[in-house]
Amino acid sequence: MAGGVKRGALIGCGFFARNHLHGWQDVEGAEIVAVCDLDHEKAQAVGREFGIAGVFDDAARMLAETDLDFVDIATTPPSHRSLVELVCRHGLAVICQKPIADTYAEARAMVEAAEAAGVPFLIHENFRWQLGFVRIKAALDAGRIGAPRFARLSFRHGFDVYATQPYLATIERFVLMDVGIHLYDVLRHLMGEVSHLACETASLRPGVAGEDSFTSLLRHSSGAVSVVDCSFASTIHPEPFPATLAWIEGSTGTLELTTDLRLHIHAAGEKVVESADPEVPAWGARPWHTIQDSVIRFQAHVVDVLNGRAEPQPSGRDNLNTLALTLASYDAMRERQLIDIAQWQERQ
Ligand code: NAD
Ligand code: 89V
Repeated sequence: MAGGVKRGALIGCGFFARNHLHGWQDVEGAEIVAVCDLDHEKAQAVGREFGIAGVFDDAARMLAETDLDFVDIATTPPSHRSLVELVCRHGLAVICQKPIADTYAEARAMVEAAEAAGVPFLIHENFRWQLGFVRIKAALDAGRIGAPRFARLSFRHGFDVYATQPYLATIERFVLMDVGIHLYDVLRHLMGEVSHLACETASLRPGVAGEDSFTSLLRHSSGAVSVVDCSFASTIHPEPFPATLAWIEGSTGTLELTTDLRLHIHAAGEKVVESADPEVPAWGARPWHTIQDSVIRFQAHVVDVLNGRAEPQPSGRDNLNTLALTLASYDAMRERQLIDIAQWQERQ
């Protein structure tokens, strides 16, 4: 698959898809040549807006009629498995938005289908590609704070996400599946695998069907301990959405990511402050720009993977461990139990 501009198709022309398409326009080495949505008008609108000739409302027909190297799936979870398996049957590299699936068994089947087809399977999980977490990962890998032993990730806001993502107010499993899954991926990326997890959730805002806040306590296989907390019902001024605050303590220092997108590095008897505030893409806008910038970073990574220059980050296989933490959090809440993650995965 190495070499040349990779030809891609996007399935799902909804709210977040435009970030994908702008991101593909910004990265070298890939071009979206076809788009598909069940709602033909949505696909046509996106085709016109981005100058894409291939416009379809049936993914199977698009794949049968279009010469492609990869497919980028930006639909919501109910369609993910059927679409990923369809793309695998065509022997194409496949990228799927988070959450990968609503159950662990479905997600595992998708991973197995990609591995049986011998195709790259990446999850569009972009929080780990946010500039702040790219910088934190580099500092950890460089040993700037020694061995990490405590982490806290906090995502608290009162932003009206429901205006552009109305389904978030109706799904029974909400904030863990929507953003907890991001936070758990970042946590695993930075601190390593999790052995045990406890979680409490709450439904704070009237009219929202699912849980809109959670607090988790996690033990890592390394022995480190982490706390992850999240609320979509907080009153904070100025509104910090979509900032994720981070605090990571190591044996010789501390890393702190603050609301104003500054990375504070406490080490060697001093504090150094670096900006983690990315440029706003020409097509983007605050406050979404940190996520929009991460889309470009992730999709540039996809091109590296398609050219054999990098391993998927994250792969579908890796994302199973993130999904396990997310789904096990609901069991921890329901059973008021500390969950052994390896035993939880064996039971699925
Ligand atoms: P959306 O509902 O606005 O758009 C989804 C689109 O997919 C709809 O237009 C729908 O018609 C289409 N679709 C569904 N099934 C299809 C099928 N079988 N074939 C073709 N088209 C199909 O949803 P959204 O807000 O854009 O979110 C999409 C996904 O992106 C969600 O899983 C969400 O969690 C994720 N998301 C990720 C980020 C991020 O990466 N940080 C941000 C927002 C949303
Ligand atoms: O990034 C996301 O997945 C979005 C939001 C920031 C609202 O969680 O759904």
